[in-house]
Amino acid sequence: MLNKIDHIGIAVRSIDASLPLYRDVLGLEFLGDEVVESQRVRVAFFKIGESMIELLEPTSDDSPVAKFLEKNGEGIHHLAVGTDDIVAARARASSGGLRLLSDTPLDGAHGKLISFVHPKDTQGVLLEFTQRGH
Ligand code: CMX
Repeated sequence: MLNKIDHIGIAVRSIDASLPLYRDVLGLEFLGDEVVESQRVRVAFFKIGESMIELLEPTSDDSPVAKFLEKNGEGIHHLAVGTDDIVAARARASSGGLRLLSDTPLDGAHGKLISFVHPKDTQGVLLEFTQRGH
């Protein structure tokens, strides 16, 4: 049901300031950037093998990433695992006692469906389920 590490999310204050590190210094392929309205973030993706690194920059002060940056500074924000059935992944997590952070899957970057699990239920790791859109 969970079939790959889709991406690792890294909170940054500025994507423009961080882009040269990932693209030019580390030499990763830049896949583009977009604003994800549902999460109040701008994101940029870099390909690394079968997975990606996602940089997250808040677009408003009430973005979850703004709060994260204020508390922790820049750094790893979440782990996203791919699934071919996000409804089933949510149901399994929920029946295992994990708190889902939305009542339904939400629209994420790249037209994907996304859902988050509360980090306090997963040993301090904010876990994201992500499913390619149809
Ligand atoms: N990883 C690990 N722990 C985290 C965390 C994260 N990314 N974000 C918050 N926490 C911890 C906090 O440190 C805090 O712990 P303590 O109680 O020990 O201090 C606790 O969770 C509560 O955090 P908070 O700062 O008080 O914030 P809220 O309770 O208001 O919100 C959360 C926390 C996880 C519910 C909220 O950030 C959320 O809904 N996140 C999911 C959505 C999201 O992060 N979207 C951005 C990514 C979008 C994308 O990839 O497209």
